[in-house]
Amino acid sequence: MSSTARPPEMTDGFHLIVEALQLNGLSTIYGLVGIPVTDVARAAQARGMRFIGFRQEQAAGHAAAAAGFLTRRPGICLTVSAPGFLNGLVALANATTNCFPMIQISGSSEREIVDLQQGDYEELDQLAAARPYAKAAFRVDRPEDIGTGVARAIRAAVSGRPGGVYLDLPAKVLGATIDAEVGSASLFRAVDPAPSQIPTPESIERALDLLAGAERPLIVLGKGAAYAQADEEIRTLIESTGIPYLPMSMAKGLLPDDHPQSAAAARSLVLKNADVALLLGARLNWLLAHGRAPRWSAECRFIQVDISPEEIDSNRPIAAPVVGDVKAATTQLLAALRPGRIAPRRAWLDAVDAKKAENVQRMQARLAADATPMNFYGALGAIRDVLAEQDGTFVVNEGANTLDFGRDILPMREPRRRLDCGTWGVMGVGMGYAIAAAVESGRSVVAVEGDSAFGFSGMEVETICRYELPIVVVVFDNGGVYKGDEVNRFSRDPAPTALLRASRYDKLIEAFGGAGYYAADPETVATSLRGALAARKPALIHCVIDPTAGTESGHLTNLNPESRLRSA
Ligand code: ADP
Ligand code: TZD
Repeated sequence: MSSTARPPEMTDGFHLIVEALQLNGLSTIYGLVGIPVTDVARAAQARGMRFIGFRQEQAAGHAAAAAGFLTRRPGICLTVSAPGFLNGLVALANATTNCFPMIQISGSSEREIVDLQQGDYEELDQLAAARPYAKAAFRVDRPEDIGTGVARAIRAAVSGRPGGVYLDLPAKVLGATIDAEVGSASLFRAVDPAPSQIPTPESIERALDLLAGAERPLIVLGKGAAYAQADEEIRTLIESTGIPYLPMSMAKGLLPDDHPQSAAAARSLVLKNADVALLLGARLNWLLAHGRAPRWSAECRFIQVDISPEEIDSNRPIAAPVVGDVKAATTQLLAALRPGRIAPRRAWLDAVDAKKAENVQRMQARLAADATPMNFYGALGAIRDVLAEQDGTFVVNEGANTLDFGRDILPMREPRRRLDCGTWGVMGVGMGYAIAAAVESGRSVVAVEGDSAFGFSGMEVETICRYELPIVVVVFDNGGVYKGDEVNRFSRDPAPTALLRASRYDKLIEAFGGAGYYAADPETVATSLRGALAARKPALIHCVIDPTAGTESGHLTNLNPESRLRSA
């Protein structure tokens, strides 16, 4: 080499991974740094990406998953080796279960040492550990393969049924340097990573034939329908057919909850009596009683629109499978629909309306009761009234009774504004989901949390304050996991379901500069929430709830194995 020749410009794995993400339109990383990934976060910030740093990886992973659900682009979660990776894995598994697209990118230790189990710093065979819980798992072993690894991870996360993908980046690959030009040339943008999946015309005709013969049809909207962003098509299909519809919790708001065709308030009646049910992006899993009697009629026949062919027939035989994405399927159903071909019987619509009216009236009476001490109805009724004044506000909801009552009472008027425990009934999603909703949308978020549920990710209020996010956390303190009135009859220790009474969760956020509110009656809940939302600053409202209110396991009491030890 002559003395005047310049050495080639070099790049490294840290920069290549960030460039590859950016090239694919990804602009935010949720994560927690440490060896060996800290410089990934720095390189991301240096190149104009956002890095949202969490206090625990699980919350970061839940944030990435929620971002994926809301944007249809994989949310990115960055974790350190072994323990950090494992903390994030719960979120990855939850994303896969819920069909949310996310990619967990984790640094890992030296392969030679891990593979011979020679005891490296944070040693773990992460790729093998991730595989059973992920839709796909890849490891990149050379810096020039980072572009391919990212493209494969993105495709796996968003194509077909979305899910969680694991991408393993050993420390050596992150630190490896290569010629910058060679590195840049190895990166590319994945073309059309989530292609539209068009159902066959025959499957559409079969579905319409079945619907045309129905006397008591029902449409069930699941979170796959919410994810599909086919809001106009879904609304037109429902309104042009006149069929009552039931929104699953995260499909609430696809049509406003007060839509005249909503059968949410007549749920038991429509499940039990429908003769044909059209499932749009909803699985016949436990949340729909597996499609079986006695919750459903044994005679009910199903049309299932789902992007995943394997989902069909998983619980009940499906008379009319429509394999494809909800947007393509609803578009085709509408195109093939002739006016008057589908006509639910008047008696069916009247029965649904009558049941709705009865149940709505019953709920109004409970909400108006103004019990002292405040119970779930009082606190949620106040939140409901304030949310009715808001546009675009997200609702995050977790807990047991807090979740079950919240699902019924909190109104949703817009699509994809509700995030909750989902398919696994997992606690700990609250703060991560809330942070992602605020970061991705810039809008306000109200996170309505049981006191136990909040504890799983409560330290993230510091994250909320650090990034100055417009999130109002509402903690329902009834002093327990489920209820707060259990007494241990066997020793002096607190009962298994007990949490401290007379806590002050509002003080927790004050420690980080956020606004704390303390509310023991519905009026104070409403004024606190109104004030907190108007300020658009981090806030936490501690709601004092009657410890005797609610039930053990909320609406899932029947899933508890029987025992003679329960006192309450
Ligand atoms: P819910 O809990 O709201 O009932 P589930 O999570 O059980 O909903 O079901 C969602 C279903 O939607 C999954 O079976 C998934 O394969 C499917 N799905 C996800 N995205 C799409 C899409 N774009 N089009 C069609 N189906 C989808
Ligand atoms: N751990 C995880 C990760 N998920 C779970 N679902 C549970 C434990 C068990 N569990 C529930 O199913 S709900 C719940 C737990 C611990 C909390 C219920 O208490 P809460 O809610 O205070 O959050 P309510 O509203 O007071 O009933």
